[in-house]
Amino acid sequence: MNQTILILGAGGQIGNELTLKLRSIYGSKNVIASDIKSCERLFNSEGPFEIIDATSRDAVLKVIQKYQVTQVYLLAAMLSATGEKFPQKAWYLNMTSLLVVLDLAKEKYIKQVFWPSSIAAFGPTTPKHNTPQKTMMEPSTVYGMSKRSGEFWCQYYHEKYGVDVRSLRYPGVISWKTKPGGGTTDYAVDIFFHAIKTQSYECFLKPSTRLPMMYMNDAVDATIKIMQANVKDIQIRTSYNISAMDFTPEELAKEIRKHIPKFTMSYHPDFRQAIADSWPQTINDSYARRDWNWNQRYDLSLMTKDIIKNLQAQKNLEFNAL
Ligand code: AKB
Repeated sequence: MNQTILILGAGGQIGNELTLKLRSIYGSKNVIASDIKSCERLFNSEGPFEIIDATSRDAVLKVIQKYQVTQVYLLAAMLSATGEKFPQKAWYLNMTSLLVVLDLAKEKYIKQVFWPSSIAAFGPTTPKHNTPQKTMMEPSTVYGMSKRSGEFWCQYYHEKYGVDVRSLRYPGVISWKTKPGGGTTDYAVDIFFHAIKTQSYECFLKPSTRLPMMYMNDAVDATIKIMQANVKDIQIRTSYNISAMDFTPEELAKEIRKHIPKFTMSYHPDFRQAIADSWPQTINDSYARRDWNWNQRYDLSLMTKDIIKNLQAQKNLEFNAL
């Protein structure tokens, strides 16, 4: 399958690892990394990099034409917590970039689009446990509103113009290579860095706040899998529920303590608690499993072991370099 891929927002948490994985599959020169600011060093200067404002149709089109891009992964976005501080900016960035890319697909400049939705598209009136694919969705954050509206735009462009746009409702994604920024689930990433460095962490959510989560390796695999799936298997054109694990801050701390026994956790909930409380706790992803064979590889214990092993190796490297 010959593809030339453009990643918008490649410098972000998911964009970074997705770019590296796509380059290993399609070849570095066929995957163009882009971001609003220079972050070429993240990719060891392998493969093309372009500075692009994803809200500018001209800037996106110029690069699509320069490289004859066939697929766009749109990962530029403002997340839930930052979105509440800058509601208008979040709406503008999240919606304008999506409509720019959908229009370019409608006009046949590109063949396929990936756009991430999120568990933030759900809201306080959604059933919290085993949240179904199709259910009540009344998000209470601007980020969630942009995701829910974006899902409808994706479905609309597919039904009206035949645009092949595919989407996943990501849970909190946990990584150790690149940190997220401005999300409500970010504690589950920060905690690992603090556990390695200072063996303590102050959490901004209450100990019992259960949220759906996924290890980055699985999130990247799911993203590529849905994009590679046969078009006839993609039955949902809003966005698919996907799930891998769910846990509370207290449970994550306990798991970390199996590897770092001295690790301590304190709690100081802030405005992000209300956001977390409005989201589901566990997700039913049976449509993704049925339609394109989604299956996760990591649970809480495997993920924790893998992250701590990698961060410890990184720390030893830094230490030896001194
Ligand atoms: C956030 O916390 O805002 C994101 C998300 C769940 O979409 N990680």
